[in-house]
Amino acid sequence: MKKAIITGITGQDGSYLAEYLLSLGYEVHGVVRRVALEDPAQRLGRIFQLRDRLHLHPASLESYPSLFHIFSQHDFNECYHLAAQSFVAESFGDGFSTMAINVNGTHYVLEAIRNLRPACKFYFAGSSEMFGKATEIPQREITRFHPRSPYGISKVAGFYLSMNYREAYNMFCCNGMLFNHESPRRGFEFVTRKISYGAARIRLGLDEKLYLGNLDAKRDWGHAVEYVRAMHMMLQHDQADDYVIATGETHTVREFCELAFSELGLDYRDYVEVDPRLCRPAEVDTLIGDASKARKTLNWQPARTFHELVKDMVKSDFQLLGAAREGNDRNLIGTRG
Ligand code: NDP
Ligand code: GDR
Repeated sequence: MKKAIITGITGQDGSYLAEYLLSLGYEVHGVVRRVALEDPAQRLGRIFQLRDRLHLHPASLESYPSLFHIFSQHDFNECYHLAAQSFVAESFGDGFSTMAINVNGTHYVLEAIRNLRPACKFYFAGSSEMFGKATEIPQREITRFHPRSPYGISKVAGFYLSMNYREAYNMFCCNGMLFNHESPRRGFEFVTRKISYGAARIRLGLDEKLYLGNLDAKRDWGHAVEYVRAMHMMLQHDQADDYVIATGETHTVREFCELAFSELGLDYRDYVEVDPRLCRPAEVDTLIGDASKARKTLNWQPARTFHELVKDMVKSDFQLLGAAREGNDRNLIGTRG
């Protein structure tokens, strides 16, 4: 039985990856913050249904000893390093903690593996934000990096750390260069979930307006379920390498709004308002990825369409809020997305 460890197992991707690896017969371990174990119902929400089948270890990306301790106890075959301060907007607010968690945290995990388990394969959650103000359309593995936020910069640093451990110590380190991927488990602060949840609240009469920032930003949005499979495929290949994972289609935030509201029989123009305070100091205007290397080498390709993704998210939030209203769940119906 293979043993894998996932940092960031409580997040969107971590939860889907844990489910997927369990379905393949893996023994799945996860790094969680200590406070999460104290309040599992609230803080382990996405993996609550799996928790009896998982081995959870308290640790923080800010603490090398806490990570070292986990690797000293178990001989893992694969490590999926997904934990990060992942919200780009927040990285403008507190760039220092984003850098500390994302850069040092990645360095700590790599160093613990080098010292204790050098045969453990390593996956780094790199991002299309590394391309930022992209110099080539579509973006591929060799497109020059031009990050536009402390978050993007931290991911470039993580990418090169992972590459350096591969080159210097011959470790099996892969970098996923994943474009945006969403799902009903997406965090509420990200724009797709903010829209699906916001539209559902408006439809149910819980809110009157939805305030957004730049509606013209374009993203290559895929479904998270399909993207976590790509992470696993990278570590099964006979050579460690770096891969763009994307759909090859791009859509504006406005198009996402249009589709999401129309799923609920509404016209977004009656409800969505732009709040300039939600615009970023430096924006990434357009991203679109070319995943042909992953298609050829790993046989990975996405199946779900943009429309299916929007539908899935809106339906899920409409049901969630409908059920919360029936059960008079003040926590949920009182929360703004
Ligand atoms: P989420 O924000 O949903 O999850 C982030 C995870 O990191 C959570 O489990 C969180 O734990 C954990 N974490 C954050 N800070 C710390 C810390 N100091 N110590 C320990 N754990 C910490 O992200 P996603 O699942 O969407 O993304 C997974 C990874 O992929 C991230 O690295 C992200 O930057 C990257 N990425 C994501 C893309 C996307 O579109 N989703 C695209 C490209 C890259 P807690 O629950 O306790 O907060
Ligand atoms: P992104 O995702 O920054 O691409 O990072 P996000 O959903 O936050 O923003 C996408 C685009 O939408 C615009 N936007 C808004 N964004 C948010 N969050 N809230 C708003 O109200 C709003 N209005 C407009 C943004 O300006 C932006 O252009 C995500 C994260 O998952 C990263 O961790 C990951 O690396 C990248 O995707 C790929």
